[in-house]
Amino acid sequence: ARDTDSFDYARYHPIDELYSFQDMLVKENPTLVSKIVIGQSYQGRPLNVLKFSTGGSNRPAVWIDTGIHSREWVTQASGTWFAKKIVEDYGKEPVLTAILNKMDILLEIVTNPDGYAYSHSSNRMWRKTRKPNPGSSCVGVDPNRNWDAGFGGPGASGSPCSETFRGPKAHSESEVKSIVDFVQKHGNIKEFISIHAYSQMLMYPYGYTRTPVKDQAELHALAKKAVSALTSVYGTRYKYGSIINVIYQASGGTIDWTYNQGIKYSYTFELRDTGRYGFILPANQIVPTAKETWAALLELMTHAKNN
Ligand code: ING
Ligand code: ZN
Repeated sequence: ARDTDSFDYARYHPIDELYSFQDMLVKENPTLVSKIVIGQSYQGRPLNVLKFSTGGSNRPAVWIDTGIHSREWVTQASGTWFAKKIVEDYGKEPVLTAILNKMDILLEIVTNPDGYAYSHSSNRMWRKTRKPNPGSSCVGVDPNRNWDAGFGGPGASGSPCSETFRGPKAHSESEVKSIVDFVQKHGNIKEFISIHAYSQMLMYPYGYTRTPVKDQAELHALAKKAVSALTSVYGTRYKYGSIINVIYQASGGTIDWTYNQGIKYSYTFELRDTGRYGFILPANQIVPTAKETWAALLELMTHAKNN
């Protein structure tokens, strides 16, 4: 595509096109969007975060990441659609405008770039990073088991060949550590939303323990509201609740770490579908998936803005 208007949001794109999309969006909207390179992947690809900001300095921020698991292609595609939606709606649509008048939005679209490139070139079902494991012929770490929150506990594997391999130590993966360092240095992130697929769920911590979070009642009520907004768009049904209750026990997960860092509004999505197509969601569902998810995101972001 020559610009972000002619970009085809209804198709899955190889990684170079997602990188050029981000650069075009920044070029086209220099007063609203900037690109922060928070680190590089194991194979040396940039870890880009798009920052949407209408002023201030280090305003309270909402973080959104997509694609930490590379094969979950509808997430990176939805992240791309969200980015365009933000620049189109700012100053026109009142809900998003109110959010951006108080908060910044930080969006990492390709959170696991090496995995994403590999899922296009070699193995469509690749989930993990692409860092070799010494002493094993199996490659990669599960970047959603690598965080320092119940790390090493039940709901992750110590075997390099497992799809849920936790890695040699917490934050061993550059793709994870770069976010950890960014979040801590930023210090003013109020909401953290990590987007996966598939299963149609909206979840809050914890995944590593059955102990409820102290903000459970508020997080549950907000999840209900966000899911109701999502369902109102096309009728798509979502489950919601804590990770361990709704999906399964998982240790070392992203939002358990962000919650324990003090980011109260920590949520994770599982986008469409419920398994008919699974990770291979037909491209004609990208835009509907992004649109309904955006309705939920507006509820989550508005609540963070007002609290
Ligand atoms: N599912 C998630 C996984 O990593 C999950 C479920 C989400 C667990 C958030 C822990 C925290 O197993 C997918 N589809 O990756
Ligand atoms: Zn995932």
